Amino acid sequence: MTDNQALFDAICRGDRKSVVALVQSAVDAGADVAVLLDQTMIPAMREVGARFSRNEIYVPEMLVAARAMQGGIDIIEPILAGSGREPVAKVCIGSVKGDLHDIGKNLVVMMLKGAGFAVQDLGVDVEIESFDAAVAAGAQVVCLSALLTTTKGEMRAVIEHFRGRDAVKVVVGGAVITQAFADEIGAHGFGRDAADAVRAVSQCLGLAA
Ligand code: B1M
Repeated sequence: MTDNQALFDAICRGDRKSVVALVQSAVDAGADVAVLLDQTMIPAMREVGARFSRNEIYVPEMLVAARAMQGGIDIIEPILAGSGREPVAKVCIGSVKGDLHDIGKNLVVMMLKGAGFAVQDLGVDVEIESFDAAVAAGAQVVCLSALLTTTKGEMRAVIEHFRGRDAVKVVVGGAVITQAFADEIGAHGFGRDAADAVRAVSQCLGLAA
């Protein structure tokens, strides 16, 4: 159940223009953007996934829904992100090789920035070499996102790559990732959702979450 059925429906039908207008008017009316995300926008994307699973919609509809969702996120991001503080630590993040999903990853970026981390967003379909370059440039934590059963194994390859480099921590998350899988592949942390990713990153650096 959502407080903002119009926004929920606009995301589901991929109506970016309405999503942008509805998020803006909610923000103007003083809505709590974290609640808007958790109770309306993320459930709407879940509903899109459920419709895809039931063959009611197909990839193009999922794509327009994702673009509409991103239009709303773009409005929320500057509100949630921190302002000009000294960074707590440097992290990099990407959706692993083969994975093009980026909405959840973008939310994690937003929450990490909001918590004061300097975040290098490497985008989607990220090769190990790009994570390596980010670490060489100072990233202390490598954050990995995966939404597909077929791409989660790529996380294991990234962790193997950094094995033995104790200063580099790897935190994983995404719809198909569980704590059990994170433990199995030797990740230093697992985040259930974007807020929990902040806790996991902070914890593996020994910072208070
Ligand atoms: Co895709 N897709 N998709 N898709 N898609 C899913 C993931 C799927 C579950 C849909 C379904 O079948 N019901 C299914 C995966 C099944 C599986 O493998 N288990 C699926 C499939 C099959 C596919 C394709 C293979 C379809 C095809 O081509 N036949 C294809 C693969 C493309 C590829 O990546 N190579 C594909 C393509 C696409 C689009 C491009 C059309 C589009 C993505 C657009 C984009 O992201 N820019 C898309 C979409 C939109 C979805 C669904 C509908 C929505 C994903 C989303 O944005 N969710 C999705 C269904 C679903 O998730 N229920 C689906 C909202 C987002 C906020 O949640 O990303 O889970 P999520 O992020 C959460 C947490 O997971 C967590 O925090 C976030 C906030 O709470 N989290 C982290 C994420 N990363 C984290 C990292 C952390 C910690 C937490 O630490 C570092």
